[in-house]
Amino acid sequence: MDMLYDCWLAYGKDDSMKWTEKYLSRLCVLCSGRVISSAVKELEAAFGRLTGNIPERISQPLSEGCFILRINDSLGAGGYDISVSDESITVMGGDENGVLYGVFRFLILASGGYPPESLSITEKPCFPLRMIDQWDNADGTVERGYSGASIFFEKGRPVSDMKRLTDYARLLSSVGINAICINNVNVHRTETFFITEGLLPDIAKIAGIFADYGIKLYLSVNFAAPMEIDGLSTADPLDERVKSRWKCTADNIYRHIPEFGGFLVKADSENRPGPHTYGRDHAEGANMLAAALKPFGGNVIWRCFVYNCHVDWRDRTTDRAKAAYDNFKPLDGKFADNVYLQIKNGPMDFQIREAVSPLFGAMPDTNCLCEFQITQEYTGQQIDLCYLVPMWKECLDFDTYHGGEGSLVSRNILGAAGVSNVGSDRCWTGDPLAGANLYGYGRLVFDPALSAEKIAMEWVRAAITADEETAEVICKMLVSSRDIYESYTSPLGVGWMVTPHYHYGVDVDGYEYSPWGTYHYSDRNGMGADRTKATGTGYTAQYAPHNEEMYENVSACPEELLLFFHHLPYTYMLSSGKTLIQHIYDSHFEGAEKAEELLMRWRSLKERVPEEYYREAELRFEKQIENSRQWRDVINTYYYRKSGIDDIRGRKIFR
Ligand code: GCW
Repeated sequence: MDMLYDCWLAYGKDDSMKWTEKYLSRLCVLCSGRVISSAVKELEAAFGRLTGNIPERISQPLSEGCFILRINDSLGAGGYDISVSDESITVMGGDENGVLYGVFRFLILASGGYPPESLSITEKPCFPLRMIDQWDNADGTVERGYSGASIFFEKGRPVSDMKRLTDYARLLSSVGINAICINNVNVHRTETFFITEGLLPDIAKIAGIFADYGIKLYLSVNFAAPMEIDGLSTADPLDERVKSRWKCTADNIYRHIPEFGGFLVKADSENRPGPHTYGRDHAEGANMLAAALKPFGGNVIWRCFVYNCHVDWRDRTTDRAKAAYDNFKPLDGKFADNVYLQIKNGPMDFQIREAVSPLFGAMPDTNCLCEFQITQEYTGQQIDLCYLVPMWKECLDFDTYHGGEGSLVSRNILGAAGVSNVGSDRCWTGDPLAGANLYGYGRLVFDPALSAEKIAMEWVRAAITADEETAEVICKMLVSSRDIYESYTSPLGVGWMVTPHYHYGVDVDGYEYSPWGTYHYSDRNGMGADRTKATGTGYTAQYAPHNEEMYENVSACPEELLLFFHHLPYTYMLSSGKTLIQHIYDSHFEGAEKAEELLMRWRSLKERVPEEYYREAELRFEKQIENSRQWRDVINTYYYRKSGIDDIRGRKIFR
């Protein structure tokens, strides 16, 4: 038993699921297919873990205890129903994936010590597309990866050992993921050739592993591939030679990988090639690729992370937050039906606090997906604890008001993509506690109505301990962690005070005079980005009227986003009765104290959590304390020096 490696599939880590042996000893499988075979393997593995034996296969349900698998179309794609009775446990799925999801659901909850009477459940996925994006490179590095090397590639090629990938496929399908893009959206030279004959057989092996678990494989492609691979002089999407190259490419890919999902494309973004070079728009670019994939049922997932990364900080008219909407909103209705736009949750870039992207709900005639970042690029890099489900949930629950009250983001999208936090580390996610984010992402996009607390609790009980009291403590730590991280990093939604490029640790002015469009505009009187229509960049006008007014009006603007929308004096009075500057001091002092409390709470669990877990996480909590102190002191000193205003509580601020 290796709990770090097993993550939340640690069947038999304690006695919790002993009661299931009676059922698991006889499997009655009334359906078939490659995904059903994986479901059966999982049940066999669980039984093997518990008893060391192999279950018996029976063809008729028996009354003395058996586990039945069957399909019932009425449950819908990916839906399932688990029913537990004295005689049997039946998992019915709407399709093969549904059966697999139901089996995993049962095993995860049972191993977390949830009692039999709570396990009769019917669920179905909210979105048809539930995707994971790897930012893995062929050389084995992972862009923004904090968990070791790539598990997909090494030395310029796909890996050949499929054990780790099979276990990854198990983890992902166990939370309902049904698509994965295995290479970085920044497609460099070697990866450009993934879609060619020399590498497709290896990619096909990986695709097969994931297909066994109901997960479709996608590839990120280089928009300039016809030039780089075929030596064409152009990648113009309207050029006949270009179109025909992509058609041949698609044809060839599907010969190798019949269940191929499609292409993920980062175009005209951060110096990547795209249709703009040829005076074409994103719809023309995306539709050309979509036409090549269409005969095979493939999709194009086109990213909306498009902005000018060469702005002059002196220019106060350009606002990076406006870019995605400005680029894509005019194209609503112009995309082919197998194109999905992938929109980052916020308009900037995965900060700990941002407004929700105004594109959600603004493109009613386009297929949209929401992109979340599971890997903690700006949110602690799997050193500082930061459970992200509450943040993602806020986004999915955000009312866009496009189409009237109740137009939640979750009703405006067809799915989500999450940038993976996984690598070659034993525990997969660098910090073993960051497993909660991977698990939580899958669960939340399966059912956005779930609470962040419930998801955290399920994960803790399955992955660490079924002991309720201990699980409760860890769960509380997780659920409070986002607020803690936020409180000692940049204040009130302003963002970007991180060390440039690396993005861990504080550097208040690191990006202030850079070309990236990420500024806080602090001066002796105040700080924040004025994005109002009245006096600022006019970004607020990208929202539906209800939200526009809320953000435009400083007294209606949610406090946590004040400096995202407004430039305010340090003496501005918050609803708490504190001035802005006092809020900054308080929140940074408190944040650093709470980071210390996290370590204390973790230490109090020393005897109650598996030793390896304990050690890995403890190390990180120690580093988090260092980090939070540095943030506290740098930010407080910086704003003291700017404003000259003392902390009314007279705490230590370095002058
Ligand atoms: O957040 C930024 C990252 C880049 C990333 C880019 C993107 C993959 O710093 O590393 O590139 O976003 O989302 O395309």
